[in-house]
Amino acid sequence: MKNILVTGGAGFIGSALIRFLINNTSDCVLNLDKLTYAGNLESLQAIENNDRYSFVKADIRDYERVESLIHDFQPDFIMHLAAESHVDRSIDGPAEFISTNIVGTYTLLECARNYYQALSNERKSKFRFHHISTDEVYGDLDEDSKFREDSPYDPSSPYSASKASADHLVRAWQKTYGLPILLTNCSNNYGPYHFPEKLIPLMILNAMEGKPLPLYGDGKQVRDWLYVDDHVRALYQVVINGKVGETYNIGGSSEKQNIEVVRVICDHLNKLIEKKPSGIEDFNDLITFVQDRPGHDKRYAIDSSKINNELGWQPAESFDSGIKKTVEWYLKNQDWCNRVLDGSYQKQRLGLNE
Ligand code: NAD
Ligand code: TDX
Repeated sequence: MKNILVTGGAGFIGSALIRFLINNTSDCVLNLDKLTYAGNLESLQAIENNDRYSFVKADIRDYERVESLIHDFQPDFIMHLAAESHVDRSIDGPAEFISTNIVGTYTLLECARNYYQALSNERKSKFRFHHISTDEVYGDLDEDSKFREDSPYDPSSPYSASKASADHLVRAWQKTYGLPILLTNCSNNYGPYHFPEKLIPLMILNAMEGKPLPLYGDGKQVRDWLYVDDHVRALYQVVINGKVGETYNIGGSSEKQNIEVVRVICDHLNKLIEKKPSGIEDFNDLITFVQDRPGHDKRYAIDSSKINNELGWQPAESFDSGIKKTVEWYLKNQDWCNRVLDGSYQKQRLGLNE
């Protein structure tokens, strides 16, 4: 049984990770989350009353608070997911990305280092700081290659540059201070509880309301889609069995153009929704091409052979099965969507730097 501190546990991936840990292990979890617009405790309702789960509202940039929480909880692992995560928002306002993703990660690393240094040798040997990062740090790919763990960093957006900075800090804290770190870089996740500013949930919700489905540029950009529950299984494999200091890339082996993704969603909705919004016969007719995202990367794709060969992980979900489950989940959980959309974000276009 381990004590696992999860930062960002009220977000999309963090909440899936915590549901997995509580349901499939005997570990105790402390969820440290600031509850920004992207954090929703409702995503954790299924496990919130479990004795092995607790939540604290805190900011990773608050050194004293985080230090004292770590001291009280005595984690064996820190799994760091808290971040500003939306590329379009980083174009409109990079400051919060620099502050949370870089300074926040630095602050957490310092708290972890001080805590680690005071541990017994036995506990030191088991402690892990696992930083959850993105394939976007590697930048744009040409048509044939895939991102490997040794691909050079070449981020395009303020978001990906801030995550790249955080990755460098994490590696430096191992090289300089001996902090036992693990790093994972994954591709685009999708699945239940995904905040509706991101492509897949935005398209589902807009279509259900008969609103346009805005594809940036020509819609031919490629992402490698990873079902979120496959991702959290990979994270658990890495934190338990990963080799200290190593990086593991995690991908879904599901490369799709954005336009293909949206067409698959529309085809499912055509079958699942009997009463369509007035004037709509085929949801595909709602697809609209709009001004491209500044600095838009054309293609991402992950070579997952390292985690596959060394840790025996591979995705269980195909894109076809995962997207069907996801569309069905959004149709059944419209209350969750309405509640997370009750703030300032109303599905408007972001990221045009206007
Ligand atoms: P998300 O935006 O859904 O959730 C982020 C969570 O972090 C929220 O609960 C938010 O309240 C919390 N948070 C933000 N600032 C904080 C702060 N200063 N202190 C404490 N908590 C704070 O993000 P996600 O999609 O779940 O992504 C989780 C992590 O995985 C991020 O680090 C992201 O960069 C990385 N990642 C995501 C994807 C993806 O496709 N979603 C892919 C690759 C990597
Ligand atoms: O309305 C849209 N229209 C559109 O064409 C939106 C919101 C997006 N897009 C395009 C942009 C991307 O090519 O769809 C693709 C996916 O966009 P997002 O859902 O915004 O994700 P992306 O920018 O690829 O980043 C995501 O994956 C990597 C996460 O938000 C990051 O946190 C993660 O690191």
